[in-house]
Amino acid sequence: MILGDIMDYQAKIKELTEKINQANYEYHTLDKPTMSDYDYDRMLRELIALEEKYPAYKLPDSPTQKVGGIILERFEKVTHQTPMMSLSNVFNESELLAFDRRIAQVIDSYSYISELKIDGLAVNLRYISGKFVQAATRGNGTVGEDITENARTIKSLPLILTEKIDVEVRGEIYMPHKSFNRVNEERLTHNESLFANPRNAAAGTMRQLDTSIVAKRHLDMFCYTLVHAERYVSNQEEALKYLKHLGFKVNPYFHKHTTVQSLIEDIAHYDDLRKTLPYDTDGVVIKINEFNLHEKIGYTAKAPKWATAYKFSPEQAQTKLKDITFQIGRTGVITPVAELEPVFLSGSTISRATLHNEDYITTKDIRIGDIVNIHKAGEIIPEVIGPVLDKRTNQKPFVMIDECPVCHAALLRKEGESDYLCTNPECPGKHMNRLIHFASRVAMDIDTLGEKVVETFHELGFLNSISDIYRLKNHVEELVTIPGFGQKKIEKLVAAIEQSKQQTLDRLIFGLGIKHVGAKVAKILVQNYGSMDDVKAASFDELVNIPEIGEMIATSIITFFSDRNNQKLIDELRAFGLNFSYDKQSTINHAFNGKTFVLTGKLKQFTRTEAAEIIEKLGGKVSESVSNKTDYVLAGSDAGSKLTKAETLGVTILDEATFLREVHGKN
Ligand code: 0OX
Repeated sequence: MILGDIMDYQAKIKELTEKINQANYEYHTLDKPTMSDYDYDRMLRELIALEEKYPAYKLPDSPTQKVGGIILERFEKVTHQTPMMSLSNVFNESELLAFDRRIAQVIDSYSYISELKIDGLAVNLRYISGKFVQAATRGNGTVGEDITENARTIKSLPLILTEKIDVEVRGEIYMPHKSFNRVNEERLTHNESLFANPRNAAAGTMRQLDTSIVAKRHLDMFCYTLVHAERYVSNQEEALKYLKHLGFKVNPYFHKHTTVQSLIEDIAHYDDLRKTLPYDTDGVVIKINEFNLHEKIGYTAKAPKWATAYKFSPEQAQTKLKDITFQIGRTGVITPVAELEPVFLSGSTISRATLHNEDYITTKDIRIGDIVNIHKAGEIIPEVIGPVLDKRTNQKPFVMIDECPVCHAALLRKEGESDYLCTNPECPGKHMNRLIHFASRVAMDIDTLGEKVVETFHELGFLNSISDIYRLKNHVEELVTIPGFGQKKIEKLVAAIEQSKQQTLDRLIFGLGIKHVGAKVAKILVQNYGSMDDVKAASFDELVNIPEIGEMIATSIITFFSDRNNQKLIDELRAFGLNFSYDKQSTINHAFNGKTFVLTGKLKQFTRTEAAEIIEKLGGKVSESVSNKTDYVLAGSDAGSKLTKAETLGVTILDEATFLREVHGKN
């Protein structure tokens, strides 16, 4: 390589870093996209490749850091150099007026700044010479946790400021509604518990040790103050502008007021505005604008006296509960649903809301015909809060149904549980949902067998159980006559069904719809047992010995496989030729399983991404930096400092040939 070329690569890395960072800033901080996704992806890919080749030229503000890839052991404690105070609250106009009077007693002339109160998690960011060095949670205000690597993945967090200053900045990390909905949808498909609201989701995400997961959750942040802001500017309005100038994302809504009356009007305006925003807010923060007045007004032990939070009352609406209907899920659980007179709430019209279960309804004494209060739990899922008793006329108390809304079989409520279950193993309602789940993208992925097709075939008597899916090929002549289907479509469907027989065992087990067994647990089961028969034969004690499996999941698995109808289903699926053993390639016994790798240098036979995929498939992890937690370093040619560090620490170093032999288990 001639020197001139290397110089070119260095310059290219710098140019790409600057261009991508600028595009990131315009997109994520200013909300004004300037670059197409296509150009962005192309440049980012080029930069990743160049940085892999010439790691020494990777810049400290490289946008490639925003994709995560680091796996932490734990979160270290951080003692805040300046404690993070909390805020006092006011809940209505008179409390706000009292707050203002207390200020007026000590100060003659002042102005307020009103800001939206972002409902997320407070964070302190430290910069040295304009370089991002640490992010910490608030914790108890004095000691928080180091979340630097997780915060680094937030696209709007600047890694380098426009000025080389030592500074601490405070802000709120939050999860936008779009990300929240996506994360919960994903959790639903994996049978994982849902986050109650975006704030919990943001906090839960920040507690992740795997930064790649954090990067995928698309958190965002707004900054609102600098520690010792008075060293840079003289009031809050200027502080917000200065933060913007430094490169931080600042919420665009902040207003200056010279009278408490205009502040009160502004709060009403904010209460309307917040319903249109794509993130949660829970109030308005009111601050005395002039910094030179702060000391004079003073502090309590916990909070400044020159600021307060006006808390919005949670959004609610009143409407009539027209009826209570019941839905049956694929596990047979019956959920009561409120059928409401349509009402507008937090940006959408609501006509149905959850009532959770019998106990929820009876404890709150919710009755059909009542006027009820509803709200959006986490501002997303509508929920009935309770009846408006003043408006009750002569409604009768709620009585839970005692038979399945679909098949009319008896319902059973187990001791200590709140859910009712349909006792009919052949319940079509249960089956329909089970069938839809089995064929779905996240399970067996039979893409031509969607919800509508399942419903139609069920109505016409072709599909009553999962096994019937594999019998459809015997009915082609009849199926092609169904309006909207035809020869081509049915042939495609039958081919997709045949193809699904090769689907991996974990997807098959997930597809069976065993209560509490999501995609992740299904994978763990097949990794531990290797075949359907061994999973089926597993004992309770064996199951609970697997770290990720608790008593509830174990009981559910045992119950499922002890059921005669399920045993019949398994036998039928075996006879149809479905894949009952775990793909040997991804073997749990592989030497790389559970091991941590660092990749360095240039590889010949595959890219680093491909090598990482191989390692992950075999149960290993790839981390960015070499430490005493590293098990192997895969070193290509021109490996640099990572190789030296690995040698110093005595980490096993694999060249490409040895790596490949190990992959194939030939050592
Ligand atoms: C928020 C928020 C929180 C700093 C000094 C007084 C209170 N959640 O959006 N805190 C503050 O300010 C602190 N401002 C905010 N906008």
